[in-house]
Amino acid sequence: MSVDIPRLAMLLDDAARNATAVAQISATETLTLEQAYEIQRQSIERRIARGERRIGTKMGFTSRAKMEQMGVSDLIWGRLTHAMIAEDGGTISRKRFVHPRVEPEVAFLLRKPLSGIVTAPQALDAVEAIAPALEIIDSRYQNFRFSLTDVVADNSSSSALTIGPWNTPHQALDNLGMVVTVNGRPQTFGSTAAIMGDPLRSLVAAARLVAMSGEVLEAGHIVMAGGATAAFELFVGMHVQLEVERLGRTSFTVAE
Ligand code: OOG
Ligand code: MG
Repeated sequence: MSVDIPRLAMLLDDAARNATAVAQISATETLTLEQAYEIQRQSIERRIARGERRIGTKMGFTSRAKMEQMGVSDLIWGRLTHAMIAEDGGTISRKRFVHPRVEPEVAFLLRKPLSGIVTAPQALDAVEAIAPALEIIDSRYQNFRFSLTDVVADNSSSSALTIGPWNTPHQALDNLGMVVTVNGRPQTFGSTAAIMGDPLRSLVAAARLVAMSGEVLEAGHIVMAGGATAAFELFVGMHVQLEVERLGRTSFTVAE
């Protein structure tokens, strides 16, 4: 039986828009990875048609902690739109999500395009700035459970993010301490080293992976490097803050 890609793109887009969970696609259909990325592309096209703008790319499963938490061990990527950016220090409504979780990341801002096989120095040369970032992930699948192709089709669970101050990348980025606090109490600790040994490697991988879908990481776009620690569940009333050594802080509060 052939896979109805537009129907599955609509299913996942509607699930995200209405914050309602759906059954895993893999329960009833067998997707290739290529078909999963095509569903993702078409679901984001639906957002673009509604006026959202593409602003970058996110990487997933770039740390062992994330792979172990979700039982998926391949690098994945997703598409970011402007509507996913939440105000740094602002309030985010719980109603937007099915079962949101948050994880500490760093974000790159590119000053040059990148695509295909690039070296780490070339990737660094394309970086305008780096910032602490919190990613809110929200799987559109019931119980936050999925296969590799399921999560790829679901835009790699991407949902919202906050970004802190942009820093010029003059310093080594490969071992910066990360502390997440919830309502002032330490929740998780990590290091940028957890992200492929150096988050710059995640950018190198992003350039390679998007090229496989004929895409480019554009100048002016953001690339989220991936969670450095396991994600944790969000509840109304939580004030979540990430501090990355030498880069600064970003935070948000979850409201009704
Ligand atoms: C998939 C997204 C993974 C990351 O940073 O590793 C991801 C998920 O865990 O739901 O965003
Ligand atoms: Mg992430």
